[in-house]
Amino acid sequence: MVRFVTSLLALSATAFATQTCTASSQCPEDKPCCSQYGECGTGAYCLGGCDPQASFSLDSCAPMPICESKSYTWENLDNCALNTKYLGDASKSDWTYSGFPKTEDNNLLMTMPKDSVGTLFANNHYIWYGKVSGKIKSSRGQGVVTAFILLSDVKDEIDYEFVGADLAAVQTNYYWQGVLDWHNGGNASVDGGDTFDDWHTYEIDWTPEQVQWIVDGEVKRTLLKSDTFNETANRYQFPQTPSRLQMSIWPAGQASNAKGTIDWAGGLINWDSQDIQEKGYYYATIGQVDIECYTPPAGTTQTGNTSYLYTSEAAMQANVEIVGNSTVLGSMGATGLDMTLGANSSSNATSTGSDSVPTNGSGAIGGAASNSSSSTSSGTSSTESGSSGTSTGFTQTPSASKDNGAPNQNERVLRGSLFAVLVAVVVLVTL
Ligand SMILES: *[C@@H]1O[C@H](CO)[C@@H](O)[C@H](O)[C@H]1NC(C)=O
Ligand SMILES: *[C@@H]1O[C@H](CO)[C@@H](O)[C@H](O)[C@H]1NC(C)=O
Ligand SMILES: *[C@@H]1O[C@H](CO)[C@@H](O)[C@H](O)[C@H]1NC(C)=O
Ligand SMILES: *[C@@H]1O[C@H](CO)[C@@H](O)[C@H](O)[C@H]1NC(C)=O
Ligand SMILES: *[C@@H]1O[C@H](CO)[C@@H](O)[C@H](O)[C@H]1NC(C)=O
Ligand SMILES: *[C@@H]1O[C@H](CO)[C@@H](O)[C@H](O)[C@H]1NC(C)=O
Ligand SMILES: *[C@@H]1O[C@H](CO)[C@@H](O)[C@H](O)[C@H]1NC(C)=O
Ligand SMILES: CC(=O)N[C@H]1CO[C@H](CO)[C@@H](O)[C@@H]1O
Repeated sequence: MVRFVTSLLALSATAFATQTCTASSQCPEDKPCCSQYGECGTGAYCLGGCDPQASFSLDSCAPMPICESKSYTWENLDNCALNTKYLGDASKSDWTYSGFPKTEDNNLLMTMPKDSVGTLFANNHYIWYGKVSGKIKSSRGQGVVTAFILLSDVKDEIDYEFVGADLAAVQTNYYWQGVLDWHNGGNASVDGGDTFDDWHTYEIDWTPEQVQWIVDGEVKRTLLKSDTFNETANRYQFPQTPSRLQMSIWPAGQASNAKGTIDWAGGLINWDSQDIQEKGYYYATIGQVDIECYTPPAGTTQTGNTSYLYTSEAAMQANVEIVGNSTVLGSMGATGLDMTLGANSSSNATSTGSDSVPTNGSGAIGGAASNSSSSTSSGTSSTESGSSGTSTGFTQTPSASKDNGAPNQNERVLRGSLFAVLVAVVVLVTL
């Protein structure tokens, strides 16, 4: 994951004058939110993934929806919102996604059509310690990676990563505040030796004291918080902040990526593989997902029941409190500094610019760059083209919005899609 961001950042920073952000170079007040991908904006930039350390101020990001114990299956995508539509109401949409999802036999297929950058699902309810379990068949093929991870807004991370070149094992990893430490990785063998053909259950059991990676009920790895103490800094470098479950398929073996990433992924992607020829896409299959929330750490300040907030940019466990603040933005122009901005306008999704839906390289880019009609499959599956480009942008004629000169939703999505196409073209050119 960290690998992915790095390569994408380099790409978008050179191709466009987007404003990037880091903890030492925070966003300006008019685009106060630093997205998961390190760019400044409003609206969706202020929701899941918004980095409080790199944003204009600690309260620029919207409060984070509190944990909810729940089981998910996939009869349809009714509880899933496109990343261009979601405004923070997790009670209406459990998931936000981009890319090319489908449902089949009550399973979720996350697909990656030829030359796309795949599909990303993020659960909108943050988890602050809990047990997450997923019944998964990974993707296959060198250069193709399926991820099942917990990721916090300050880049605490607990990972399962399936590298398509090695179906006999799943990689485990963790990060504290995105600090790269190549010693954190592990490799768990999977019984039967085929993560693509066979269902297996992958669990992350995360408490304030430890993380366990559990495959088919067998503990494969335990990380003790006590083993992560950094004496120099006098702190535990242990994942400890509210995190969202993210599931994705992505092209780690794309030629434009760093060599280390491509090597890690088992080599370059073959876009003429069996899966591409027979189905039209690479895919990972997600069966039931269960989320069980644990009680918050002892001593946590709790004044409400709806959301988590950071109280300090240190962003350690002791700097999180549970409050009653709303998590919902009034429009794509709103931010944590003015949550209800635009709530009265006829279309809440009207944005004030093209910086209101962050693109990751997943989904939005893949969605626009390739053609969702090419990702159909035979059989009884219900198809949902979830790409932001095809489902909301390109096919509709943008109509100018009269009142404030701001582009309306269609124009904004169109621009986002063009941006996506351009990035994809850059990717292709460098292949
Ligand atoms: C949370 O709600 C309180 C009380 O309504 C308000 O003063 C505060 O600004 C809110 N904080 C954020 C980050 O929205
Ligand atoms: C992981 O383990 C498998 C066997 O279980 C092995 O073939 C593979 O090379 C290992 N991968 C890494 C990255 O260590
Ligand atoms: C421990 O903290 C120090 C000081 O912040 C830092 O330089 C060092 O890289 C940290 N060690 C690890 C393993 O992260
Ligand atoms: C949490 O919600 C319940 C009802 O849903 C309420 O009774 C309780 O007082 C709330 N707790 C806090 C700290 O607000
Ligand atoms: C706009 O958002 C507000 C909440 O912020 C909601 O109450 C209202 O129904 C929404 N209006 C439309 C047209 O979606
Ligand atoms: C606009 O929203 C505010 C609260 O956000 C409300 O007090 C006001 O009545 C609304 N105005 C209209 C015209 O709906
Ligand atoms: C999109 O799909 C249609 C139908 O499969 C095909 O005719 C068209 O060439 C495709 N366009 C692109 C850009 O791939
Ligand atoms: C930063 C980030 O979340 N990157 C994600 C972008 O999308 C790919 C593919 O879905 C994910 O695997 C990355 O984790």
